[in-house]
Formats: sequence, structure tokens, C-alpha cells
Amino acid sequence: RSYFLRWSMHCSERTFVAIKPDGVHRGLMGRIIARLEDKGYSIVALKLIKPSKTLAESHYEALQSKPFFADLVAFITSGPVCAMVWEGKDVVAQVRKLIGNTDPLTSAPGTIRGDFGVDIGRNIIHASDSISSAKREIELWFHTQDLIEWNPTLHEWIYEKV
Ligand code: IDP
Repeated sequence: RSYFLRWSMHCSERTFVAIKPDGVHRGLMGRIIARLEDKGYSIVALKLIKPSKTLAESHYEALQSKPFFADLVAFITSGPVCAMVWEGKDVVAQVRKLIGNTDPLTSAPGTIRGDFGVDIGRNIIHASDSISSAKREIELWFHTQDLIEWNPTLHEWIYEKV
């Protein structure tokens, strides 16, 4: 099998990542994207979007009964949101580690929320918490044709063998 075929079988896990309005307003997009690139993951899709109420409510549908739900939806829809899809080996779990705990005050230094945030309602970034939610969220935020298939030449320097 070709290297690319083997790579896509083993390392093409995808996750949905969104820099929330606080992260965009605070000028953190470049630094956050750089961290994911630095780790070795590749970007598959990216758009700046002001999400509709419908989109925000479906995205956070599991939190509907929470007291902060209305504030959360109002905050996310205020925009802009930098919506992205990232790809690589174990990317869902690893990006969750890179972003840190939901509450920035308990996120370790070195994580995105630990380094850049203070309040839980202004925690800068979202990333899918499981492979199944990644699939759901990618389908919710992106059309299939917006996901770019490409073959980063750096892969052979990031993956020993696949
Ligand atoms: P996650 O974003 O780390 O996956 P979730 O529990 O799914 O955490 O919560 C989604 C988002 O809802 C959080 O990122 C945060 O912005 C917001 N949120 C969660 N808990 C609270 C809270 O107690 N007060 C205010 N906002 C909260």
C-alpha cells in the first residue's frame, strides 16, 4: 500500500475546534493555530463565522437544561467564531489535552485555557470531546466539500511509520 493510503487509514482522525468570540476578539487566533500546527496536526478546514442561534443551540444541545445555556448561546452567536477541522493521529484526545480543563482556573499552565483564560464563560476555545461528537460537530459546522484533502509533506517527519 502507498504511504498516503496507510497514513489515511491510521492517522486521519478528525476533530472540530472553534476559537470562541473572546479568543477572536483578543487576537489569539494566530497563536492558537500555531500551537496545533506545532504539535504536528494538519488543518482540514477553517472559516470565520457568526453562528446562527439554531447552529449554536444544536452545537450545545447536550447543555440545554443548564442554567448558563442562554448566556452561552448568546455569547457564541455574538461572533466571530473561528471554526476549524484538524486531523492527525489521536487528534480528538490530544487537542482536548492541549486546550485544558473547561474551567481555565483549573487548567494547567501550558494549556490554551490555562495560559490565556480566567473565567469558565470566557474559556476561549472549544474542541470535540469524543470521536462521535467530532463527527457530529464537523457535519453541523461544515459541508463535506469544505473539508480539504491534502498530503502535508511534513508527515514523514512527524510520523515514524504508519
Ligand atoms: P467543554 O467546552 O470543556 O467541553 P462543556 O461542559 O461541554 O465543556 O461546556 C461547554 C461550554 O459551556 C464551556 O466551554 C463553557 O464555555 C460553558 N460552561 C460550562 N460550564 C459553565 C458554567 O458553569 N458557567 C458558565 N459557562 C459554562
